[in-house]
Amino acid sequence: MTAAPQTRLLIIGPPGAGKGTQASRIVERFGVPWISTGDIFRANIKAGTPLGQRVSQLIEAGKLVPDELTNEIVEDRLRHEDVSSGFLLDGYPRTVDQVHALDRVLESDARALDAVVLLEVDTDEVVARLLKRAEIEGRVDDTEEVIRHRQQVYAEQTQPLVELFGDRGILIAVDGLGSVDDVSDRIFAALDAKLEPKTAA
Ligand code: B4P
Repeated sequence: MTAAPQTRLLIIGPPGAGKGTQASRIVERFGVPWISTGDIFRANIKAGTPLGQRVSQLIEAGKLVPDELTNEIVEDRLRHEDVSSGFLLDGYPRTVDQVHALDRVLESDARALDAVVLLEVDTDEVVARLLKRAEIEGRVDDTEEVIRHRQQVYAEQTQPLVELFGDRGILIAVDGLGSVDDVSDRIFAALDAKLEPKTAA
């Protein structure tokens, strides 16, 4: 039996598009580790680590954590043994500078992303979803003002990545509206079609 090929994936989309929700299903299906920069920051804030203390005010205000710091954390994570089978990056890269940093790390090991899933959901829907999550989870960055700011940051800093990954031929745009199951079905169908030549090899 030949070893399963590596599957290196990224999921992007505006805050509230359902990245975390779908990421949990994608990692289960592909059996790869889930690397969410948002989760790494929140865990550090909760544990009161120096990193958590450094980023908590930025996250609370809906601002991005500086590229240099975020890049360092992901670079370190991508050197762990468990990513040898591949990985799913969730919420990273979020800026053009972060894309270049990720490229450098992957190229140094002759690796590259196989597919980028873009979850498309309009602003009114994502704001409504996050306000609903605020009622349930009480996340500090889910107030209406901060949610709107995060959407603006996405439009300015992360939206340009859509064209960049599109030009590389690895972008898969998926409609993020509908039930969680419907969205997962769309993602799996699109990923299977994209990765088929690789898994068949
Ligand atoms: P993230 O944790 O990535 O937060 P997010 O963009 O809000 O996405 P999240 O995964 O939580 O929400 P989802 O869309 O799944 O980042 C948080 C902060 O960390 C950033 O603002 C930034 O400050 C910092 N940060 C993270 N990465 C960084 C980086 N690379 N560089 C710099 N700073 C960084 O889900 C939203 C809601 O929708 C959920 O309640 C869910 O239940 C619901 N939902 C999902 N699918 C649905 C569906 N189909 N229908 C209805 N509701 C649905």
